Formats: sequence, C-alpha cells, structure tokens
Amino acid sequence: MKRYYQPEVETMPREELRRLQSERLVKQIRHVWDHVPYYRKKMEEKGVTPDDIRGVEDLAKLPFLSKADLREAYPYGLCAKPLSECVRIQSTSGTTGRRVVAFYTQHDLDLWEDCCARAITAAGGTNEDVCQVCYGYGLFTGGPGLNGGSHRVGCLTLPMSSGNTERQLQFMEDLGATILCCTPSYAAYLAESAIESGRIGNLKLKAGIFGAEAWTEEMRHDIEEKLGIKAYDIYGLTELSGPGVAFECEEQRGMHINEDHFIAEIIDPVTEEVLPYGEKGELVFTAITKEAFPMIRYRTRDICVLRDEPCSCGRTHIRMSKPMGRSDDMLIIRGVNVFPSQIETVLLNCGMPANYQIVVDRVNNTDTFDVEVEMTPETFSDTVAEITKKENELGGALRTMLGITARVHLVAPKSIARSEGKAVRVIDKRKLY
Ligand code: DLL
Repeated sequence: MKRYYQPEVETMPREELRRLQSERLVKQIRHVWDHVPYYRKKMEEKGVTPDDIRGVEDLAKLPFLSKADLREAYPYGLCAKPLSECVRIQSTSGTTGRRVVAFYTQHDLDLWEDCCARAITAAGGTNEDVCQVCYGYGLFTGGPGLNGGSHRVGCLTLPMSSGNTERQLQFMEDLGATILCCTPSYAAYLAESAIESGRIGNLKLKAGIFGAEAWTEEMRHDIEEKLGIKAYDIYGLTELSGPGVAFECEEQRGMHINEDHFIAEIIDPVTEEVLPYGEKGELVFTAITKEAFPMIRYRTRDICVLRDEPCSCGRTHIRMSKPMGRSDDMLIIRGVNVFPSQIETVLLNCGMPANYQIVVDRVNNTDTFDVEVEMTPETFSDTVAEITKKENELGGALRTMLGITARVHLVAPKSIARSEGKAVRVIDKRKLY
C-alpha cells in the first residue's frame, strides 16, 4: 500500500528539511517586503529588514501577525499578489472585523491540495477508494480542501457538502464510500443514524478524516467502533489555506505538520517568548510557500504542544498535539467559529441590550447552542406571542451572521448571573480538552 503522497519531502532528513525551510523563508520574507507595505511597515517598526533573515534561526527577529492585523488590513491589505494572479478566496463566517478572507493563486491551491492529499494517503487512501466529502463546500475551506486532495490521490470523490443525512447515507451505501471526510461530531451523528436506519451493515467505510473542531479520544473510540473504521485527525485554518496544515498518520498520536510549507513555533501567549518543544503554548505558523496570502509568524490562538520525537510511520515532520484550548474567546460550535462579540453585534442591531449568555453543550455527540438574552423592563411586559416573535427574529439574525442555528431564550431582566458585577458570557459544558 502507498504510504506517502510525497515521500521525498514527507520523509526528508531533518537537516535537509531545515535547509529547505531556511531557503524558502528567506525568499518569502523578501516577497512580503517587496509586495506588502503592511508587512514592510511592521518589519520596519521592529527594526528588521530582509537582509537580517538568513534562515530559520532568524525567525524570532520577525514581528508576529495576529487577527487584529487581519482586521486592520481587511480585505486586500495582506494580499501579496496582484488580484489578476489570484484565482480564489475562502473565508470564515463573521462580521467584517472578524471575518478572515484568504486569497489563493493557482499555485497556492495546488500546494494546499497536495497537503490534503498527504492526509488522505496517510489514512490509507488510494485511487481505489471512494471518498465522501461532507465538509461544507463554499467559503468554508473544509469541502474544497479535501475535495482537491481526494482528486489528487485519484479517489472517486463524492462532493456531498454538509447536511441531508439521509442522502449522505444513501450515497455512502450505494456508491460504497470507503473514506469519510467531515467534522467529528457529524461523523458521530452519521454513525448513529446509520445504526438506527439499519444501513450500518451495508457500509464499506474503512477510514475517516475528521477535523475543524476539538474532539476527544473517547469520541474517536466511539466513532471507530460504531462505523468500524480508523479515525484520523486533521488540522488547519483558513489563514494558512485550510485543512491539511497537519494530519495524523497510522500511529494516531499527534498530527504531522507539513513543515516544508509551514514553520511552527510555540510561544507563551502572554510574554510571547518562544518555548521549547514539549511545552504547552500558543501555536504560531509561518507559511513559507504561500504566494497570495503569506502569513508570517501568525498567532493561531490554538494552545497545543509540539513534539519532535521520531514517528514509526517514517515521516520526519514534527507533530502537534490536538489543540487543548484557545488563548482568545473563540468558540467552535458544530465546526463553525463563533466569537461572543458577533452575538453582541446581532443583539444590538436588533435593538436588544447586550446582556446575554451563551450556553454550549454536547448531547449525543452534537453541539447544542443556546443564547439567553435578558429582556428590558419594557419588553418584559410583552405577551408570550410577542416574546416568541422576538426570539425567532433574533434566531434568524444569528443564523444569518453565523451560519448556524442557535436556540434563543428571552429571560427576565437581571436574571443572568453576574460574577463581581461582570456577566459571564460563555458557559461551555463540553469536555473537549
Ligand atoms: O476549520 C479548517 C479545517 C477544515 C480543518 C476541515 C480541518 C478540517 P477555520 O474555520 O478557519 O478552518 O477554523 C480554524 O479551527 O484555529 C482551530 O481552533 C480549529 N480546528 C481546526 N482543526 C481542528 C482540529 C478550519 N483537528 C480553527 N482539532 C483552528 C481541534 C481544530 N480544533
């Protein structure tokens, strides 16, 4: 069985890999300096020029890039290629400030698809496989990324996108899907539905590639057992292309980072000090091959651990642990990134005071998402029918903003508990980390 999609880089000796990274980093820094005034200004402020960057050892001289920079430079300010050379954008949901809009040249798409092809091959995928992709297609990177990777491997690709579980199961059965790509919570839901509908015995699945949200080892075992497959984790973010920044191999112990494209660092999120491998901190990436949307020392806000111990699969690229939390207030609900500030914006736009509480839980492997909103003394006196109407209006506005459905409950004024005078905005009951 083919074990690697690009064996020469996936198993490259580490000294050689570091040389390759250095070469690409030097070139990339020159590229952003020459083409992105925003980066040049940031580098000048830190007193560093491309001449100071001779290799990976000089990485720490460069300034960090954060979501705040993306917001400030929205939409074109960090694009390093003329738009005439860009062929695609992908994006996350959100308000103008929170939305990430990433640009791709054709070359960027090719490399991204290679990364996803590596993940599929590591999960045992070949041109004999039928790969069912039920990540969302469209602006979200999940569908397009895995779709491209699946084509490259030569799998028969089923571009299902998300939702319509009955149809998903029917195709899975009729076309004999062997690889399933979706969020882990949707995989668990599909498994339960397949059991309930009696289809489970007719499925040919052997592997699943699940990511975009946190999932535990318990959840992995549950999905593996129910679907009779091996479940592999995959990590990525829109800013860096999408899925395929890192992926699991057959060892299922951490995700190999595609280090020929992304240099990873772990920092203390408060002091910004670079930490050694093995220590827990915030993951920072430098994309060294991306042309249109380079990302230098980008702070992901994902908390995790990097390990450089050799892996029995033969890949030499270091591994990251599953993300263990975030250093900001972003929640991932049913695979969708949600910031409390987005909910605040919706409430204010709908004429409600922003006294609210988000309650997230995971019931039967599916995220529940409730938003409790305090009424004003005036609205409190409204009839039940009026309150229900307002709840529906808010629910609709939240769906438009976030792309997922929340249950909205209007509650009595001052009924949301305050601690030290400050309302607790998020109650996350899921035990994900
Ligand atoms: O979620 C890309 C993706 C699609 C990854 C499909 C894997 C599969 P964004 O919507 O930009 O991109 O969200 C990125 O999601 O910073 C993490 O916090 C979280 N995340 C992604 N993969 C994992 C994972 C896609 N395997 C944010 N485990 C990241 C835990 C993950 N969290």
